[in-house]
Formats: sequence, C-alpha cells, structure tokens
Amino acid sequence: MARRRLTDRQQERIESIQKRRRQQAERQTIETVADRETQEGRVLTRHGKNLAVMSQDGVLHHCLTRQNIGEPVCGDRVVWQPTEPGQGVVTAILDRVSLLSRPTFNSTEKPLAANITQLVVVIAPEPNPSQYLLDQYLVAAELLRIRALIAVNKSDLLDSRGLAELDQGFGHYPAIGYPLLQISARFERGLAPLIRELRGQTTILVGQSGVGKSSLVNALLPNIDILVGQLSATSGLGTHTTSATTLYRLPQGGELIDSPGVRSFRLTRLDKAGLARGFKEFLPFVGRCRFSNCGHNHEPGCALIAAREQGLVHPARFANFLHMAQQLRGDRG
Ligand SMILES: Nc1nc2c(ncn2[C@@H]2O[C@H](COP(=O)(O)OP(=O)(O)O)[C@@H](O)[C@H]2O)c(=O)[nH]1
Ligand SMILES: [Mg+2]
Ligand SMILES: [Zn+2]
Repeated sequence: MARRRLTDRQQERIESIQKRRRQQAERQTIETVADRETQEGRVLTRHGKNLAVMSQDGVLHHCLTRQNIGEPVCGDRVVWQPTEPGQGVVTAILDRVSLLSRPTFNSTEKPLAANITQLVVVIAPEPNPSQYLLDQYLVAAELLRIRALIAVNKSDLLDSRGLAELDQGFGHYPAIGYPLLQISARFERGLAPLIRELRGQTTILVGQSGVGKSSLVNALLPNIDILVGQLSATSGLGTHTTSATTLYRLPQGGELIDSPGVRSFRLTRLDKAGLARGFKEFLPFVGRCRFSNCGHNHEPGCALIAAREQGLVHPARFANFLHMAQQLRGDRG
C-alpha cells in the first residue's frame, strides 16, 4: 500500500513538472514575439488550446493563445503574430457580432461559435417535421439577432399530397419573414437559391437528426475531405475529427459553420417577455394587453389573443409560444 501511494505521488510530481515545462515553453514562444508585427485572422477551428487560424492571404496557421485575452472560438476574428513558419500566437479577440453558446451540466454556457449571421433550419418530409422544434430554433435566431431561413430537404420525396401537407404545416412562415426553400441534397436539386442566400453570410445548419444536414454540407462543400485534411495537417491540431466545430469557406461565397454541438440546442434561461421577442410577428402587439402582467392565456383585453382571432398571428405559432412559456415556468418551478 505504502509503496503504491509513493508511486502515485511520484507520478503526480512527474506530471506536474512536465506540465510546468510545457507552460514555460508556451510562455516563452508567446513572449519572444512581442515585437513581431500583428495581423488579423479568422479562427476556423479549435482543438483544446490549439487554433487553426487563417490569415488574410488564406494560409492556415497553428496558433496558441496569449493568456488573459479570453477564449477564442470557431469563427472569431482575431489579431495574431507569426512566430515561426506556419505558427503564431493570438493576442486579441476582435468584437463579435454574435456568440452561440451551448449550456453545460454545471449550468454555465460554453461558447461554441462566434460571428454567425444566419441560421438555416433544415426540415424534411422524413423524419416528420415538428413545428414546435422549428419555432424553438427560430426563437433562438431572433434572440441572437441573426437571420433565419427554412430549408425543406428531401423534396424529391414530396408528391402532391406531401406538398399540400408541407404548405398546410409550414406555408405561413415566409409571410412572417422566414423564406422556405425546397431542396434535395441527395439529387443536388434546388440548391442555387440556397447558395445565393448563403453568400455574404456566416451560416450554421440546425435541425433534427436524419433530415440531411451532413448530406447538405457535403453537397455544398464538395472538397470538404481536402479541407478537413488541411486542418488536420495544421501542426498541433492532431487528428481533426468532424466532431469539432469548424468554419468552411463556401466556393460560391459565404461561410458555413459545421457544428454537431448545436444541432439540437435548446433554449435556456429566458422569461416570458424575452420569449415573446423571439416571435417576431408578435412585436406590434407586445405590451398592448389591458393588463401589464397579461399571461396571454384567457385574460380580457389581451392584444395577442385579439391578433390571433383577427388572423394576424398564426394559431400554431401562438400555441407554440404558450407551450414554450409553460416550459419556462416548468423549468423554474
Ligand atoms: N430522399 C432523400 N434522402 C436524403 C436527402 N438528403 C439526405 N438524405 C438521406 O437522409 C438520411 C440522413 O441524412 P444525413 O445527412 O445523415 O442527416 P443528418 O442526420 O441531418 O446529418 C441519409 O440516409 C441520407 O441519404 C435527400 O435530399 N433526399
Ligand atoms: Mg449528420
Ligand atoms: Zn396578453
């Protein structure tokens, strides 16, 4: 027993010495470049402390981060300094237009991707699409203040009955401001309008498992294997797996962030008023109820109920709002 414990302690000591040496080496690289000229770059992906940063001339660099500047994530625009060929140190994170986080077990949020400007919610006739899940994604987009559109994949499976069902369930979204594009990733059909919408944007794909997100990424990025290979080859990133959130530049313009982590993200802490802001067609009616603390359930003088009755708010959207509000209350209780 005594010998065993000693061995463990020795092991710990060795590890701590190694760790200190590693940290020292990192500090030295970081400090000796203080006089090098800085440049801007884009974080394409991260593997622990290792970043793949693309310089403005399109070359990949393996970078570490100077301490106390925060945690750069995929999509960040950063200031960095070269150290040796292909390597550098990130010295600052530039202002983010948006930050997508995912909740963790200890109720903190882990930043996943920065500077996303657009969410594409992928639905398909199979698996059966859920309006509720779609509305959750759309609320998330509104709260992040980013654009959102809906891509109906597997349109090759839609017969006239399927088309009628699609229109019945989802035909009201374009009027709210969410374009509905019919595509087929498998047969590469209908992609041109989507590709146009992706230009000039940094887009992330979300949606239920099985709707065809991976197929769509592959259709939009025919050279993805080469890109992943280049990222893996970027020194220090090790074997880059597709499980890491990664930014790809689309050949026709725009950027696509592929992140398994957000494919099923849910809304976190939020109150009812915040939730109402996530339903953007509600805006003209919010704050116009007779009672300032109106629950929009059956109160007299409720402006939202009136809007629904006048056909200004779709009943399904209103029902989903009330149901989501109930879930929020449930979380708190
Ligand atoms: N019929 C049809 N099937 C598709 C299409 N796109 C993807 N699929 C199939 O749907 C299944 C799930 O696709 P996948 O890309 O893995 O979905 P993900 O879970 O959202 O990434 C696979 O069997 C695909 O071949 C499409 O446009 N049409
Ligand atoms: Mg997939
Ligand atoms: Zn009300």
